[in-house]
Amino acid sequence: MTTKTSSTASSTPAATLSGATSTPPSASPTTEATVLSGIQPSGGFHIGNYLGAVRDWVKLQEQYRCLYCIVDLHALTQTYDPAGLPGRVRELATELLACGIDPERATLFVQSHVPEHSELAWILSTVAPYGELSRMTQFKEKSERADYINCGLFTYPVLMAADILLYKATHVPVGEDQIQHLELTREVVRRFNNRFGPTFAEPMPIHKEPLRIMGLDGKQKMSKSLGNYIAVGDDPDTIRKKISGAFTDETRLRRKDPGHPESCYVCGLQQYFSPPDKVAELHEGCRTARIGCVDSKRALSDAMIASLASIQERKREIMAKPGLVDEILHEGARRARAVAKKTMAEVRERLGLLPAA
Ligand code: AQP
Repeated sequence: MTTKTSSTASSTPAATLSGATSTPPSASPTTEATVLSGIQPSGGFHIGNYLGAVRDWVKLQEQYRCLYCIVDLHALTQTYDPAGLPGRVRELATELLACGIDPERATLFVQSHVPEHSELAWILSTVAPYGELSRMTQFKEKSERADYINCGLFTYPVLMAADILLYKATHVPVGEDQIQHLELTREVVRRFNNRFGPTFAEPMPIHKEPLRIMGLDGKQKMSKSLGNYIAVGDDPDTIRKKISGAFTDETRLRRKDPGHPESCYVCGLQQYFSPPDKVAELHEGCRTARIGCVDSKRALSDAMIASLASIQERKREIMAKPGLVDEILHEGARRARAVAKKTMAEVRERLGLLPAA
């Protein structure tokens, strides 16, 4: 199967986003080193997901054996529209490819296409400590805004542990919001090995600068489910409109007042889309009141539109090839499943379950 397209060429659009400050992993990978990471198809793939995760995935695939999973089973824990889910999965896959995920280097697949994720999650739930699960910050935050609190939301970190351990991943790139979940995975490994014999190694986090892109409301993290985001696929008019409504410096009441770029949402975001000298110039202009908040917003919109243009162009190219994305996802699932089946055979034996026919 030929999966290489211009959209997955080695020159990645990540290079167009200036100020990409994440440190590449310092661990020296061996041929065994395996990275697993996932993203939910729960709505617009936004600049927080890109800057906080996916731009690193593009770099990691150069150094590690990587598996990138569209975690549709995780997305079921939130209220969602089933009719729209297939479209969201395909669009997310298209955007990941457009960002530079290369299906010849990394295995890109959909979680529910590999049923062993659910099987291992159940088994791990018999090992995972209830007390620690109830302390998960993300569970507390998400359950506060959920219509009702389903068990899946509570056991979400156990499914995440299964995602990682099914492929015996050695390294997991974690955002600051996921560190606690990875710690739980390590605890599950210790308990499992202790009870059933050495089976899994504790996966290591790949540390990078903690990055939390805030939403347009300036109060909560940018999040698909909160709708406070700028999507990687937003068109120029939408980007301008969203940024025009974003928060700036609350203490700057009049145009001639000096601004405080260090505490301004719009000025802060600029660093990810413009080179350092341009950022310094804009911040100085704000501080001295040479430019106003409207000018800062226009500068940010221009820079963001220019930075996202190449990703959006690649997305259009991929979409012009009907069936390509499904083909890539099916091939990814086939490769992932071959590994998953091996792990499950070992796990079943450890647990004393009769081999399946
Ligand atoms: N605002 C953010 N800043 C930095 N990184 C972020 N990530 C998410 N939001 C930000 C990182 O993106 C990766 C994929 O996230 P996910 O889809 O698995 O779930 P999430 O962290 O819960 O992201 P959302 O957008 O908030 O999704 P919903 O609203 O569906 O829950 C992760 O590595 C995450 O750290």
